[in-house]
Amino acid sequence: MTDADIDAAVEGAHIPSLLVAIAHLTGNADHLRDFDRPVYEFFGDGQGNLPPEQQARARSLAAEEMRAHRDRGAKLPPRPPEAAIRACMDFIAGADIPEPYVPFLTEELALDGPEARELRVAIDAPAAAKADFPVVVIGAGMSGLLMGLSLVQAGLPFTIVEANADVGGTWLANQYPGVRVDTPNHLYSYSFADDHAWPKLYSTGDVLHGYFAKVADSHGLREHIRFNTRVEAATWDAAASVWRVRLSSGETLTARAVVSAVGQLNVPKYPELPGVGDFAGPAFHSARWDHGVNLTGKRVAVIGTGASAFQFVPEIAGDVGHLSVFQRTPPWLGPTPDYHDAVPAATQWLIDHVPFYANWWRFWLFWMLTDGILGAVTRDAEWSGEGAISAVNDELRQALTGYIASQVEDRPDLLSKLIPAYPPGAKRMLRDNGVWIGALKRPNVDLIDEPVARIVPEGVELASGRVVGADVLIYGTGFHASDFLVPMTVTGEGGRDLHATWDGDARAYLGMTMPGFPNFFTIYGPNTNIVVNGSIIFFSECSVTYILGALKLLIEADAKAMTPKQDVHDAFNTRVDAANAEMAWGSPGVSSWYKSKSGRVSQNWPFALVDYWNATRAPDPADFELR
Ligand code: N01
Repeated sequence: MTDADIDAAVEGAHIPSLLVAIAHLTGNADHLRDFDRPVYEFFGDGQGNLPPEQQARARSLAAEEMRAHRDRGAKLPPRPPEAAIRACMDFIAGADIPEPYVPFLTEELALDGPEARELRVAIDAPAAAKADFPVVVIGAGMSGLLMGLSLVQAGLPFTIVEANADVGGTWLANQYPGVRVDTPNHLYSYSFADDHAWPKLYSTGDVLHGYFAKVADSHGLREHIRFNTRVEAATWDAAASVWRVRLSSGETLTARAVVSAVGQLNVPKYPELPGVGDFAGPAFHSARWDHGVNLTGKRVAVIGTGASAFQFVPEIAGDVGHLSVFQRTPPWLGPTPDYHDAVPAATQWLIDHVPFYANWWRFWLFWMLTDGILGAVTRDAEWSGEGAISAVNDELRQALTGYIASQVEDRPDLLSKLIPAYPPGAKRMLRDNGVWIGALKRPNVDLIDEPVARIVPEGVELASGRVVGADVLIYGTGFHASDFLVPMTVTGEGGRDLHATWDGDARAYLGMTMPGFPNFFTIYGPNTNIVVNGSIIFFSECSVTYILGALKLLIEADAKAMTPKQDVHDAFNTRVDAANAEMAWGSPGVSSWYKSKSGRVSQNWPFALVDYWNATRAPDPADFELR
C-alpha cells in the first residue's frame, strides 16, 4: 500500500462504501455525521448525490485512515459496536433500514467472514442414520451444486444427476455470442464463495461457467455427479418410503429424498408458428447455438427480442450480411452504461486491500437491488393512466421512454417500434449500454414488427404475405418456463402424477414442496423467480437452507416422510396469486414467460426478499405431515 496506490484507489471508489468501510479502520462510525446521507436516483451513478466538496473530503479522510492503518501494521481495532454498524447500514442505504430487514441484511453483510455464511445446517444424528439417508439431486447448475455442497457439509450421501457433460447449467447450455449475467457479478455469486476477482462488473458466460466449475472442484462435488445422464422418472415407493429414480442409463437409484434443481429456463421453446422445421437452411435456438454455422456475410433472421436476442444481436450484427430482427413486443431498457466494463482497477484494489470494503460494496448492490424497487412495480388501485400501474411506475415509464428516445434522435422511424405499450416491470427489463439500438440502427439490420405468419423454406413469411428471405434462422424465443420439471415423470403417493396434479399450472409451498409428493423438493420451483429485485443465487441459498432443514427434521425425528399440509399449501398459493395480481408482471393482457398457459403467474415471487428469507430459515413442523 504505497501512498500513490491509496490515492489512486480512493479516486475511483464508491464513496458510500468507502465511507462506511472507514468505520472498521477507526472502530466507530462517528465520521458519518459529517456527511450528508446518500440520496440515490433511478439510474443515477450510485454515488448518492454527495456534493463534490463532501466527496473530496470523504476521499481524503479515507486515504488518511488507510495510511494510518498501514502504518499501524494493518491491525484493525475491535469491531465497531452494533450501533455503529447499524449507522453504517442506514448511511449506505440512504434510508433508515426497517427493523425486520436488519437480521437479514446483517447476515448478508457477513462481517464474521465467508465461513460464517456457509450453508451449514448441522444434523444431529448418528453416522449410521445419515448413511441411511441417500439423496438424489437433479441438475448440477448453480442450485444443484449449492445443494450438493451443503449435503457434503451435512454429511449425507448424495448423487447429482446431470444431463450435460459438465457442471454449470444455464451457463453451460447458453453459449450464444454475448451471453453474460445481468445482475452485478459481485452480487451474482454465492454469498460464501465470492472470489472477488471478477474481471467484469457483469461477467460473460465463460467466466461464470468457470466460477461454478471452480466451486464444484474446490468442494469435491464432481465425484458425486453422474454426467451425461438424465432422470427419466421418479416414483415414490410407499412401502419402502423411498424414491426410485430411473435414469437414462437404465439404472435406478434409491433415495430417501429427491431435490430437483433443474431450474425454470432449461427447455428451449420454439415459436408456435406453422412451418417451424420447414426452413431450408441452418436453424437453431439461442440456447443450442450452432457454432459450426458461419454467419459471416449471410442473411440471418432472428425471431424474438427477449434477454437472449438482446445480447447476441449486437454481437453478430457486424458480421452478417443482413440481419432481420422479428419483434413481437419490445423490451424496456434499463440504462447501465458500465454493463460491459471491466472491474475498474481502483475497485479491485479496494476490494483486495481495504478491510470490509468488498462486504459493504456487495451490501450496497444487494440493497439497491432489493425491495426498494418493488414499490415502482406495484399497482395503485386509484391509478387509471395508460401503460403504467401507478404514478411512480409512470414516472419510471417516462424516464425509460426518454432514455430510448435519446438513442434514436437520428432515427425517428424506430421510436414507435421501440417504446413498449406495457408497464415497466411487466416483462424482464434489460440492461442496456446502447449496443442494442446501435445494432438496430446499422444499415444492414431491419427491425420488423409486423407479425410473423409462418416459417417457410426460404425464410420468414409475414402476416402481409411478404417473405423475408434468410440463409440462417435463429430462434431467440425463450424457454418452457412454466412447464416445470418436463420431461420427467414424477409419481407421488397413490400413483399421483405431478404434471397431472399441476395441470399446466405448477404450484408448490414456498416453491419447494408439494402435497402428495413426500420428501420431494424443488429449488427455483414455482413462484420463486424474481423480476426486479435481487440475485437468484440468494433465492437458491434460502431454498437450500430450508430443504436441509427439512432433511434435518426427517432424520432427527426418525420420520419416513414429510409433505406439506394441503391447506397450508393452498393458503400460501392464494396469497401468492393475490399479491402477483398487484404487480406489474400480473398485468392482464401482457404475455410473458412469467405466466402459465392459463395466464396465472406461476413463476414469480411477488413479495419482498426479506419475506422469503424469513420463511425459509427453517421449516415449521406444523406446516407438514410427518410420518
Ligand atoms: O426468452 P424470452 P429469452 N413471433 O421469453 C419472442 C433469462 N436470461 O431467452 O415478448 C415473434 O424473454 C417473444 O416475444 P413476446 C432472463 O430471465 C437472462 O430472451 O412473447 N416473437 C420474446 O421477445 C430472461 O427473461 C440473461 O411477444 C416471438 C422472445 O421471443 C429469460 O432468460 C440472458 C414468438 C422470447 O423472449 C428468457 O430470455 C438471457 C413469435 N411467434 C436470458 N414467440 C441474462 O442476462 C416468441 N417470441 C442473465
